[in-house]
Amino acid sequence: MSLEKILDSENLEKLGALENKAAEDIIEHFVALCKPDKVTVITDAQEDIDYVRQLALDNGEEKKLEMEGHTIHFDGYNDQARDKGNTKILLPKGVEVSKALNTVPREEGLKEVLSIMDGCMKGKEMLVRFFCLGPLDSEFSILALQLTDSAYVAHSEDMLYRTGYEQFKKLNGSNEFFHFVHSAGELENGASKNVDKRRIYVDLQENRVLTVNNQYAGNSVGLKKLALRLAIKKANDEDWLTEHMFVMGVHPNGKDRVTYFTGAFPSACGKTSTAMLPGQTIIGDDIAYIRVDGEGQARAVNIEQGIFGIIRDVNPEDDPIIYKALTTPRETIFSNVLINNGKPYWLGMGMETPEDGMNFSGEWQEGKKGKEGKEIPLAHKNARYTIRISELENADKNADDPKGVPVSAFIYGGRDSNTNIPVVESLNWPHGVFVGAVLESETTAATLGKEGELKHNPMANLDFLTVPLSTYINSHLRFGEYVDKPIKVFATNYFLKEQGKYLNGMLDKKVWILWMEGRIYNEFKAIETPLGMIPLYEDLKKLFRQYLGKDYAKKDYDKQFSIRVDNYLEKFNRTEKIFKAEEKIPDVFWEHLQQQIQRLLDAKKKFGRSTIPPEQFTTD
Ligand code: SAT
Ligand code: MN
Repeated sequence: MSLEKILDSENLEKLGALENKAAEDIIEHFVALCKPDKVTVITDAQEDIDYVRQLALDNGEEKKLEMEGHTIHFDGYNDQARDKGNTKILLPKGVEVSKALNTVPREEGLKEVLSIMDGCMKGKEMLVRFFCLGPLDSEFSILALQLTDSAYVAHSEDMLYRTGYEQFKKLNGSNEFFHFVHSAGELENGASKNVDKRRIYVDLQENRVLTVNNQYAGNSVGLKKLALRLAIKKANDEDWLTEHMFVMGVHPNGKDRVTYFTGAFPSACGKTSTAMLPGQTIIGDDIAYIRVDGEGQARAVNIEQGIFGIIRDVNPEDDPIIYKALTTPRETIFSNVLINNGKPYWLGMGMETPEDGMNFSGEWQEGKKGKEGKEIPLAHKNARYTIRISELENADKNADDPKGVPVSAFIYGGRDSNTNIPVVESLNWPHGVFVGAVLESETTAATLGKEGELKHNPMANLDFLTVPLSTYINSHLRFGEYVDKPIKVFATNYFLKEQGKYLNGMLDKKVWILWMEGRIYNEFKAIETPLGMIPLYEDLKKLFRQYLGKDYAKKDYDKQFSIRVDNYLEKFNRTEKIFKAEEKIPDVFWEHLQQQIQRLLDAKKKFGRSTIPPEQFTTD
């Protein structure tokens, strides 16, 4: 089949203007397989982008809400989060990755997914989109071709990514781009029907991901978690980093400086709300490409330009900037919230919510039960909003700099109720890599399956790894050697609990981040513990007063920053088992693990107790 048969002259012309045979071949191949009724090529022109937005309304994937620019999209009842089980790497013969990764032999997986995709766009329109992962005309950036039959997916991508049609022209016919083929499959009430045939298959060999029978953006939007998987492979091959990280500017009061941090947290563990802290600036909240420049400076870009954020618990007190953005007129897609009288409602929004409306289960009223007999909440815990960062008052002015921004520190954070202290600075780069590699976090509603299970999640990136863990850790270790301006590494935990209650408030992270920022400039002393450097009570007390207008009690500090040695030892015991099952883990990792355990044992012996208050240790 040739494209002339299905594309009209205008669309053919748009495609032809790219002079890219590789892109044309891909489109031709998948048009023949998916058999759409119509194919529309979308350029960077506003009228094309408007066409996509309107199509999402016309085909029922989105509906207008009362406020100007607001729309609602519902994903199917069983399509509310990332499907890890059906996301697999197509593994060519002879290639190995870690056992923790989900794989399928390439030929077998390809056959399976291609047969599911055969005819999947019958009766539908295929949209052909071109995007740029990262700032335009930047050495960091990767171009991407997206084919999808979901106008919601294509609309989301307009908000989340920079357009790349004009960038594709500059490829001069090269096939150096990622491509993504997505079909929502058969729809029922606007949502994917055959979720049992949901597949998300990552084909590293062809730099592509094929995904079908889903709409939830974490499964469908090629440029988000699907591109992250391809980029991790590319970065590891080319010796730079692709990370599940925010990028933010930290601005201490009364000082004329900005310090850029990147931070990796598993989904739904405080990544966006850290990047959106009042008084700071945001570059990105989810995925960063990081390289070292000619002067030995690590630099980062956000590959996105928007936020696909968790809406639960966004309220005026805890997330004031996002709350304001979501309650004022602007282009915003809400997904899987409750709609009542044209207005969106969600869990933890800090106000009275209605007793009925439309939600991800259809017509909803309080007390409605699902098939499993469990009460359906008014909105899904993983309900989301999609907005553009440039529209936020806290958008960083360097967000589109093709050179990226200089990075001074990495943060690793997980959801851990009983072990990690709120903030600790690693002793050096390799120790920091170790700290990132042993990250554990409780599972959340962002992935299908059980919540609250503590899982190992190295660098908060396990779900997206496409190379062996040892390769990934080695590339982090090497990265530190390329850098002349050292990067400090911090670990945080916002979720420490005592008797079921959080020990910290949602905004306490502002204090931790300003302490970390001050450490870059040696403005705060620190206490050396077996885990690394921790803050002094006096410094935190001042910061709490200065930034949150709160008293910080010594007894709270003692509780939060005491080292629970036995819990840490258990954690490292778990870690050791996981890493022993891996091949070729670098010696440096094992050395740090042994030293870490030894320092904890020594402290336990010296102080004769297993919970050691911070002030037992000495200050630097
Ligand atoms: O579901 S996504 O992985 O796309 C969003 C997230 O939770 O980070
Ligand atoms: Mn994420």
